[in-house]
Amino acid sequence: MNSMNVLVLATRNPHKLEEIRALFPFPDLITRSALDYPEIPEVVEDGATLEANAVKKAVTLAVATGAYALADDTGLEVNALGGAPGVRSARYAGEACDYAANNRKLLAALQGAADREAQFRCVIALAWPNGQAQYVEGVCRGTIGVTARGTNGFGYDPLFIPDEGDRTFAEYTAAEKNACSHRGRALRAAAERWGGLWARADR
Ligand code: ITT
Repeated sequence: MNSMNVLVLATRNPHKLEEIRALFPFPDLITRSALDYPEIPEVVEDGATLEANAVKKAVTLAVATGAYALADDTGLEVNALGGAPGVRSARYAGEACDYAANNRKLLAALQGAADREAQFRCVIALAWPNGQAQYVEGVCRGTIGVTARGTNGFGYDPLFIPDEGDRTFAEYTAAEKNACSHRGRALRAAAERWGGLWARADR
């Protein structure tokens, strides 16, 4: 096996892994994930921006494994909250919180708000084994619902209604979400920008 056709997905989030694998189907490419390298410590996401965190996650895994690594850092940016929770979306309700606590806090913060506009912004970084990195982004605009609806997806999906539809992402199928989501858009840009690396890997 040539390490140049291995891509390590620098995440431990199983939902992200499923969405990324569905949209990165290069026949010559072998994908691994951070879960396959338990000896590599989890990256501390202390960057001030999504870009900084995505690059840090990708570079750490690429340098440690000697393979390409792809990382995703995503934030929910809510207009009425000045762009919060943004880069802090995973820990909005506290360091050891879960998705339900984050969603409860968001609903409380927006109680009675007329402006419920928000966007998901997803930054995907690719790192080379020598530590060099590039990134692309994908944005999905929508509104925050007044109650949680649906059981698919993860995170803030039960509250997020994309402008394209009248259901929450948690009421979308995986394929419907990928077709219009922030991650779907970022991954299509990533495949267009970097896909040639793996198309050429064995030649
Ligand atoms: P990794 O760092 O291991 O990739 P994570 O879950 O910590 O996984 P992030 O640092 O990108 O991911 O945190 C972003 C948070 O934003 C995440 O915990 C979810 O609550 C939320 N989120 C990200 N993508 C989402 C999506 O597609 N739909 C709903 N919520 C999402």
